[in-house]
Amino acid sequence: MENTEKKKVILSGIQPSGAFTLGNYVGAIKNWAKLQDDYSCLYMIADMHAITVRQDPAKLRRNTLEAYAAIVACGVDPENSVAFIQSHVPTHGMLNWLLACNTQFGELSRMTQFKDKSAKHADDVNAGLFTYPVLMAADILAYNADLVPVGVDQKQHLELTRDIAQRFNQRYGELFTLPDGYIPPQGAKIMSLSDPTKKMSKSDENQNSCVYILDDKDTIIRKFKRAVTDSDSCVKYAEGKDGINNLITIYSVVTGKSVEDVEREFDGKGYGDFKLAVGEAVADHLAPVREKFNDLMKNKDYLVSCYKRGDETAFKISSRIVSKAYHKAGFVDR
Ligand code: AQP
Repeated sequence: MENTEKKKVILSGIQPSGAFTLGNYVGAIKNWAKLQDDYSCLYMIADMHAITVRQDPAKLRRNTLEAYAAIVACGVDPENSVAFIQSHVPTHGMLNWLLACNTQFGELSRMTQFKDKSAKHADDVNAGLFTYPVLMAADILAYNADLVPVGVDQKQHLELTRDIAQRFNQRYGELFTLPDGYIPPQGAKIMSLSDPTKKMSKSDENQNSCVYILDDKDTIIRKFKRAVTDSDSCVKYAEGKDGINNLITIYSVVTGKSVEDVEREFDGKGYGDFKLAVGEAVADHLAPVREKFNDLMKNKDYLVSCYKRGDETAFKISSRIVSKAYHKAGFVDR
């Protein structure tokens, strides 16, 4: 019998603020491919979010296309999901303004990511950085997404999205779905290789702190060899061993082995052997992604046709909801 139950809608985005890291892959993109069968998925390259931090325009354009190719190389199927570029879909900006007028200054002032990012980019504390969570709310509510995969750092923003949606519904009448966070079954936070107390971030200036998903095998192995660990020599997951814990997590994710199995496998072996094994496993795991990415970048027309289709579908879905929101708020219908 055909399953007529409506699939839940998932929306997720990634900023083209640099080449994707192993952290982006494990924490986000790797799961995107898996979700496609069970959910109605919308995946967006969030270029509008990326410019809350200063970007070089030519680089941003290149990174955006590469980001799109990278998510496809990691298994996002543009035929099966709506994969689009945020700035190509004007409804996000349209809804953003309406929601901004229904969000309090005090609410935005409490966002810890704003505090962190404004401290990090003290020379450019722009209004976009401050209102970023409103645009994120617009991204989600424009599609009435049921679920949003979020890391711990985005939980506060999702709460705010729910508050804004609820306020709008109360003020103007029911329209928006209150989205829930989605914790992927196989999500892990990957830490920097040079400072394992910090998360691995694509905008980190230290190239050795990150493994990029498009790094070649030798580079990956070299980076893991240099990974900061501790003075112990036993491959065991334990408090205070941030570096080794991170490497165990990585090895476990790419091989599918449990932490206990990894510990058993390296019982009696030193960090040197373990680091080499992690490097090799990661490089082997990412090799097909790199190959597919290179093929896709040779066929830009195909990529353009994919994102154009995604942009159009995203616009169609979100236009219906945003038009209703405009009407409810009192704007005269076009
Ligand atoms: N180290 C990480 N471990 C696990 N998941 C991670 N993500 C990012 N870093 C890790 C997940 O990747 C997705 C995309 O994030 P984003 O591009 O929107 O912004 P971000 O979280 O700020 O990612 P970066 O790499 O740290 O970018 P920059 O340096 O530009 O700020 C999210 O789902 C995130 O959880």
